[in-house]
Amino acid sequence: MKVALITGIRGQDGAYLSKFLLEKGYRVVGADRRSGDSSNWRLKELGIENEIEVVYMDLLEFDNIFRTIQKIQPDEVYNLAAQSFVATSFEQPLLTADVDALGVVRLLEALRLIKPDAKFYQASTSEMFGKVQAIPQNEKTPFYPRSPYGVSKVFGHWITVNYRESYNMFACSGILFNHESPLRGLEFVTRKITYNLAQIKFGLRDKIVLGNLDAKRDWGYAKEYVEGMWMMLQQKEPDDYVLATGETHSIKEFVEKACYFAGFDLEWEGKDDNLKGIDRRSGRVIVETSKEFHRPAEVDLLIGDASKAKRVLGWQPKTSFEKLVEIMVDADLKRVAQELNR
Ligand code: NAP
Ligand code: G4F
Repeated sequence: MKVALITGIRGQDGAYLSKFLLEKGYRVVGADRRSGDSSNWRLKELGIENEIEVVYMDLLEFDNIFRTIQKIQPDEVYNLAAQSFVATSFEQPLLTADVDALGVVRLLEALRLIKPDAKFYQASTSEMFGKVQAIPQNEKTPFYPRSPYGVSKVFGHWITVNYRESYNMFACSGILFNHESPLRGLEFVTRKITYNLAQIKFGLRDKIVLGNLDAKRDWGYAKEYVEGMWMMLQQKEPDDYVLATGETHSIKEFVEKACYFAGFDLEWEGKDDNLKGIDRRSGRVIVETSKEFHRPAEVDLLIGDASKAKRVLGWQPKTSFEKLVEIMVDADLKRVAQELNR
């Protein structure tokens, strides 16, 4: 039985990857940093809460990581833990760098010393492309990060490459474009939209206030992306891969589609910071914009080219943008209805 150690077990990807690996017959050990909110809601929703062994490990503590690797002796390590919210990285740049940059080298160094033959996956990101230097972005596109998060992840990416080249370790960096699901955190724009629209639908909220609606993202379905992570570690040689859909949509388009699936008939009025989304049926303003949610530096456009992943791994996305929005809206309408019935 192969042993997989997953950091960030309680996050969106940690939950989907755990389920996927359990189905493949792995022993899954999940590393939890034991934060105040060690909520298991995602693992519970997937019905795997009791199938995972949890160990306490924080990427800020080298000794803690060292002892955990020594005890678990993992065959595969998936480093999904991160301060992953871009907006917070502007407020907490040092913490973000400590976890997202130095955390990666702490983990790699512990593996090099104790279990150098373990296969390692680093959760890199399209945020590294930032102010994009080419359209679409692939593994060869130069990085130009636009946030402390993006800058930290560039370090995490290159240190992964460096350990592979210096110590011959099987270390891969997956450059994943945005991937969403009903298990996405509420701070991210897609889930903020779908959950708040469901609340509006059930009369629990008047409107959603958002930031920049013009930014464009390449959004895929998280469940499919974790499969790509595993595929990278099953190859003969370690390498880096982009996972993306190759389609891009603005936040505004996401709002429009989500409103449609939630049963609103949206029309826009005004522009820029005075843009309002009105439900034609009720005449009510249900979407507003505010500078409060703007970032000091924005990533305007992301669109990925995953042809290498398709060619080498046989990986490709299956769920369309429209279907993804529908899945997320449906899940939140059900959740809010259940919350009301409790
Ligand atoms: P997520 O839901 O925010 O999960 C991140 C996890 O990291 C959380 O469980 C969090 O723990 C944990 N964590 C934070 N600080 C830690 C620390 N100091 N030590 C140990 N664990 C810590 O993120 P996700 O969407 O699943 O993403 C997984 C990874 O992929 C992240 O590294 C993210 O940066 C990267 N990524 C995500 C996307 C995307 O679109 N989702 C795209 C590209 C790359 P708590 O539960 O205690 O908060
Ligand atoms: O949903 P977001 O917060 O995701 P962002 O910044 O693209 O980062 C996510 O994807 C990355 C991959 O490219 C991951 F590495 C990262 O960990 C994370 O998972 O914001 C998306 C866009 C931004 O342009 C933001 O300015 O939506 C815009 N936006 C507009 N209004 C908003 C809001 N974002 C949030 N979170 N909240 C708003 O009210």
